[in-house]
Amino acid sequence: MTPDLLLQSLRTGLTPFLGLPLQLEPSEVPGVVLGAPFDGGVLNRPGARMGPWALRGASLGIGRLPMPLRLQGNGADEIPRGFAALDWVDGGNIPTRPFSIEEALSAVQGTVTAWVAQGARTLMLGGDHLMTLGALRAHWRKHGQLGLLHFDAHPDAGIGEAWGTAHHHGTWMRSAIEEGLLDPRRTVQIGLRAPRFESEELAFLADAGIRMWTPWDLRDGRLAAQLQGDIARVAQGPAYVSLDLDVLDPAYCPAVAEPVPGGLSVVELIALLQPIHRWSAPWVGADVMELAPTLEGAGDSARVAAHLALQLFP
Ligand SMILES: [Mn+2]
Repeated sequence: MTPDLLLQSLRTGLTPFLGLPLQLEPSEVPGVVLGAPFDGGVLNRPGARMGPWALRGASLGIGRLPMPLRLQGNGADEIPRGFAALDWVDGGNIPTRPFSIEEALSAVQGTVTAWVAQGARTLMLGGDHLMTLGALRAHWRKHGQLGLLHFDAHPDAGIGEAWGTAHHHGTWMRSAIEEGLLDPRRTVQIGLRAPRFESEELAFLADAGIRMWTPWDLRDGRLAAQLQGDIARVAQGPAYVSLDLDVLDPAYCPAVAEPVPGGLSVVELIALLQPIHRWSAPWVGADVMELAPTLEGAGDSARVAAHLALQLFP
């Protein structure tokens, strides 16, 4: 019988993600959930360093099954098994101390490497999106070039120069491409629409061969087959799924550093995540990033984030 996670949390005072066993030392497990409590890469509106606490707290009231997509018709027998079927652990937070970007990136890379060495898949709870670079470096060392399914309002391929830094939360994609961590033919960005991006940023991504989709592209039925082809290609090798919560419209998830109007609805995003469940091999790493629970709408945003994390699992 599945334990009542809320009751268990009330009894212990602990809030591991989805009530999973807490296991701080890397060990041989199918997968681990890791918090990355860092927001030193945020340019504006900080708060993502508190994201892992809010996400874990929000995960306790929702069970371990993703919400069913169909109760009627032919889809009714496709109710997913979700986390209930998985033997994962919560590995706690990565010790990303708040004072150095480079140190935080190394901490993420080191901790993810240690778990990956034990054969674990990883789900990271952010934390600002720069931390994804540390996780990609770790998975690349184990698996080689990765396919990337990236949901975001922003392309994150900027240059940090104007801010006097090599890295901030809008630069990791460029670094990952330049470092050769990604297979560009298997890399797709979905939901891009931020008006601030520089034309140079888009040119860089296009030159690299990255597929990019705005919310309007997604709604164009004539492009549906192309979209499904792009998503399927991500998994023709080891794959990583990175979810920046600002891909959603601020109506659904306002507690992020840079909300951008015109985003996806929760239902649209969940639909876009379904092809993952048909991949022949599951993703090796995934993350849910940029939840900033110090900002307005934190509770609802955290709950949305927890449900989306569940949707990442078959
Ligand atoms: Mn991002």
